[in-house]
Amino acid sequence: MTKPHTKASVIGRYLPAQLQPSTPASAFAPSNIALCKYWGKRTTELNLPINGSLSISLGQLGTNTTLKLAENGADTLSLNGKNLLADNPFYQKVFAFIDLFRRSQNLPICAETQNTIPTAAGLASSASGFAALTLAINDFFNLNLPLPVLSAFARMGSGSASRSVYTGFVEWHKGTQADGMDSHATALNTTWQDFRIGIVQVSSAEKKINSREGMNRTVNTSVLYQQWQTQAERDLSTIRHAIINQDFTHLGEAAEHNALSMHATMISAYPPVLYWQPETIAVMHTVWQLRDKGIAVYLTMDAGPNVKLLFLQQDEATIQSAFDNCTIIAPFGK
Ligand code: 2P0
Repeated sequence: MTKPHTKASVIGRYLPAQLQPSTPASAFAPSNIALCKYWGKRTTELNLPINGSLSISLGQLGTNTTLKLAENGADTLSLNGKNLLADNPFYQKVFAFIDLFRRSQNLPICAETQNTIPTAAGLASSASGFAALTLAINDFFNLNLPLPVLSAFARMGSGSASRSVYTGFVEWHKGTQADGMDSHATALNTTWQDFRIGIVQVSSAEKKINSREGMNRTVNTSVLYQQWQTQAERDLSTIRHAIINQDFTHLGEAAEHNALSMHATMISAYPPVLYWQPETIAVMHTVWQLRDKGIAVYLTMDAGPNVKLLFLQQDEATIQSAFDNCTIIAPFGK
């Protein structure tokens, strides 16, 4: 029997025997919001998804990461200017990922990571973090690997990070290979200048069930999940076509339906996974009231209580006045 693929075995095939670290390397990766969601894994070790997904990257909002050789011989990590201790879970995740590359080589690293996402927006995600780290590793160790390979590596840190390697609209292809190297993202290479995202913050409290746990529980216990793959594949195709045709209505309808269907699978898991707060539902009703009045605004939600709005530049003022707590993002610049 062949051995199952591990992150280390897959990544190891792309590395030289001895890494040659260069001068400090820095990389930026944007955060992203999925319009067709990644929800469920067929292989947990490699974060291989059950369905393909499609996102919009958030322009300048994301993570900057710098790597350099540590002068005093010990690994260090700072997050937004604050040094983290070795028992911090984020520290452990970052160095477990770096270890996949440096293996047994003695290369102590000083890693600095800075989020450009306003903390208040509740958007700080592992997606931009692992994507920036992967891009910085590629530069720091002079790996010169192409973006699809780096996207597949970032996916092993966190699934949604595969999409944050690119800007604009991005599709993560689920792939079929056992080693997962065809499960990576590509950019759609299309811009949509008027496209806007609104983040309506409902709560900044840490969620009780993280997305990884919520996803696994849903796959294992929700009967509604059996329908998810079929719907996600259909939504993915609708959304991709709507973007190519700049058909905002079809895009908004499919993205909203996709998000609510994902939440339906979570709610029907057991124990249930319900991220919504009463304010979340109030925001949803306001969105639908605006739509009844002819405003083309749609909603999407991830593994948390905040609501993300999809609309066009022409409705910016209306959206801002309807939601006082709304951060508006122009993913392609103003
Ligand atoms: C997404 N989410 O497509 C979906 C929608 C949450 C809801 O990707 O376990 O942090 O690290 O692969 O990438 C969040 O999941 O999960 C996510 P892991 P990840 O944006």
